[in-house]
Amino acid sequence: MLGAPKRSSEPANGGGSQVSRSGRAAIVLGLAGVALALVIFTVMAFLRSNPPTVDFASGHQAGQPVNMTIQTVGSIGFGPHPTWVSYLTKEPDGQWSHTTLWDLPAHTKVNVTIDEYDSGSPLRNQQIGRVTGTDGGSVVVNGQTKSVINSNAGNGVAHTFSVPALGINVPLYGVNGSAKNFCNSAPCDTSEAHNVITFSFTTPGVGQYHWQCFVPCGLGFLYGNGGPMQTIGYMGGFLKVVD
Ligand SMILES: [Cu+2]
Repeated sequence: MLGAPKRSSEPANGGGSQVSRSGRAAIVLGLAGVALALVIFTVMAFLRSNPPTVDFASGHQAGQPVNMTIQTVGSIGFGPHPTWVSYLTKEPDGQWSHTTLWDLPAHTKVNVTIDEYDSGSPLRNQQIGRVTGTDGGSVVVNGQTKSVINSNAGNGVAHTFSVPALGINVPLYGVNGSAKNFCNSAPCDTSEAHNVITFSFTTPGVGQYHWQCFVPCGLGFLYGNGGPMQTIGYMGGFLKVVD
């Protein structure tokens, strides 16, 4: 039997059990502690891993550029918010990951390719149509070099890739929302309607640099600025610049 034999001087505990009251309390407290620890561990693991960080820094050769490919989609199509607009990141192994967090080496040129699959609209603030902070102050859109995207022409602007602390703003020209091959869920495939936007910038020193979209694309939220606009992994993330 569990516990020490009952001493004759100990009052009966009424349940017929051989385990003393303090022993039972210790077992209950111990089990509660284990349960609490499991809950805390699970919550912390979720917070740490979701969304994941794509590592472009490990094994990086000094002096070499980093090549990064990301995509923008009109609706992610899975997860807790399947209708939300989102960015995705291509892992070095070619898999698409639903994240906007990247480890990048410091003082390194980053060649960015954005496959843009969402429809656009005229900008409320035309200033956001100007390219800033990239090499040459320009981007290449489907092979054409541009320093301004006029959102009142063609398909308008869908999203921006902007890093305020680095002065980077890249407006992303939209696709035709009624295209027959419009992408409805991520990850989108290059056989679907998209624009290819390329540009380069150089990472600064070590630090965490917030990036986000400045087009109020959070459909259904106050002024379009809630939901995906406020959620890491959708329309904003971090450049985690490391040594
Ligand atoms: Cu956006």
